[in-house]
Amino acid sequence: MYTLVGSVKSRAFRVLWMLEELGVEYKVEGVGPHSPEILAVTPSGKLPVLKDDDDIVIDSTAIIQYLADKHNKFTFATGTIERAHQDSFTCFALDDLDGILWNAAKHSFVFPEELRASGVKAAAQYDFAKSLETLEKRLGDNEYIMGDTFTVPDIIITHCYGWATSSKFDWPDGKLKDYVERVRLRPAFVRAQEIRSTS
Ligand SMILES: N[C@@H](CCC(=O)N[C@@H](CS)C(=O)NCC(=O)O)C(=O)O
Repeated sequence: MYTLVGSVKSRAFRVLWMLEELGVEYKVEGVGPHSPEILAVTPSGKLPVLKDDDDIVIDSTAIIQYLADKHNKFTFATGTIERAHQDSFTCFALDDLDGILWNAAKHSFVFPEELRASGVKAAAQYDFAKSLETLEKRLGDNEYIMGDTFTVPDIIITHCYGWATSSKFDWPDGKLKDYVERVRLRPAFVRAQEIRSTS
């Protein structure tokens, strides 16, 4: 039995979505960062954590890749060239989308006020726009980022799209917007969103 620890309004949403894609049994402990429940399973106090019976996995991307590998779904196999390309997209999504959004968030509301630097958000929006140009070129005319197959990086990229728009980062119309809107039509995403909206 899987237990997702962490409010699904955080990056835990990525794990919720993957669990819905897999159609496996799970429960959610919707706790906040640095709560006693999360500190009991990770020293950083950060969300999310997955409990797989007595084992614990930390970090949303590590968790969804673990689930994909374990169930042999939504991933290419390790040691294949396709997996190398897939991992390249995952790294891109983390460095060039998630990392930029997270840095902007830190300087908007996470850090103590005296440590927040003005101008960081504008620089982040500039950097993010460059990332999207690259991503659009890499996506090409593909249905999913890896072609016909829905994989782990589609979850991270599409989650970052929602995060970006709610943080007032531009995501221009065109192929890349059509792609994320298409991915968001997946029934598992719609179910996960319903769960999030009632949490
Ligand atoms: N790379 C980690 C990031 C974890 C993370 O920063 N989670 C946020 C919530 S989305 C958090 O718990 N923040 C609290 C903090 O930074 O102390 C992941 O993807 O799980």
